[in-house]
Amino acid sequence: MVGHAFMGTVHSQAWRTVNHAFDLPAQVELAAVCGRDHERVAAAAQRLGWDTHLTDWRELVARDDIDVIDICTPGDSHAKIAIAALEAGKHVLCEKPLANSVEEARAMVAAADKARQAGVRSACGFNYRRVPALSLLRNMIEGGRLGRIRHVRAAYLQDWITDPDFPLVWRLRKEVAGSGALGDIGAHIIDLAQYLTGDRLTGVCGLSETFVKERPLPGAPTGGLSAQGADGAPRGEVTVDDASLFLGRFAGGALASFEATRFATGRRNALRLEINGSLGSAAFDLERLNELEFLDATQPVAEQGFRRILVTEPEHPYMAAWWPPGHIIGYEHTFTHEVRDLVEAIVSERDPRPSFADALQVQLVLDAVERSAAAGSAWTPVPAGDD
Ligand code: SOE
Repeated sequence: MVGHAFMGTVHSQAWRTVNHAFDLPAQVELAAVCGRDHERVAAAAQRLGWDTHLTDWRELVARDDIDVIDICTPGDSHAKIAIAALEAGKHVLCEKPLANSVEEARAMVAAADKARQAGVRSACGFNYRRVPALSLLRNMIEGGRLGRIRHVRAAYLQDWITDPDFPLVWRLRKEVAGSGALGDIGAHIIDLAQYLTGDRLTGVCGLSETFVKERPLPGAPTGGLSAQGADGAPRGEVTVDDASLFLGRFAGGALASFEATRFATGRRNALRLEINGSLGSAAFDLERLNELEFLDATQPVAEQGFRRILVTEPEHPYMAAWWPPGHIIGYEHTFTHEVRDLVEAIVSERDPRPSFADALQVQLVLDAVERSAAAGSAWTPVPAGDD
């Protein structure tokens, strides 16, 4: 694994526990973790359960006792690490968004396509696909329970930078993160919208804002969502969006609205979705991740109404591995499901999803939204990744 901050920690937990919950065709071993600072990576290895640690990812990629490289670094290093790892014959799991630009994402897809010919697999870490309620919804939509999809309404709301004195962490610097709320959390709802509907966005119209233009420079390197600014620290420019909103149109004709913001005061980590189809509607809220609301419009009108499906039955995706019915799971389990699916795909020689090509399709939407917003909310087509 490369990187050991928030995402590195939650991925470590997934790798460490996946064999406890799932009967996998392979035993996962946590071989080595890589980070730039020797002392910090040594402490992380100890805390997170990795056998060894090192400070140069190139050495990690060159080791022949390693099968999979898990990339949990900021976006500016995804492309170079992923491409080198694939060329060295390592399977790759890369955190989202896949890259900081369409150009990098295309290079990663090319490297993944080439590696696939040698049986080397790759996937992007859009973990919310593995929320059981959302996997269930995907199955329901695929099975036609919602009929023809007309609307997707998606919002990912956070509030961790509403304080203007919150420091200028890497997530607020374009050269490191690629974009702000749009790429960090907007990418999740774009991926979910395309995954759940099995469709792709063909055009968008976007609006972005950076409410706080300058923030105190952090004293020590920090990326946390609860970092503290030093008193009287000089300020630097925020180079990403604090909030981005956009409208979109799907190839199949459905209309969509998206909102990604870090300024929704009081909304800590609220990912909300509603999908309306000709035969029914479904709604989801990450703060109640074990539930899916469903309205079946084929029922007699007098009996219709949204009902709550508690997604904790062994018949539900992933849930047979966990606790008895009614016993809920949480955020971290989505990552366990992610690595479970990856290991199964690798061992059974199948391509895991979301593939780098799926993630490129998200990157193309991010890019189109940025261009649209920069052009005063002009309608902007989204090309297909393989155009
Ligand atoms: C910060 O906004 C963040 O950690 C994202 O980077 C993750 O992808 C999301 O799952 C939670 O919030």
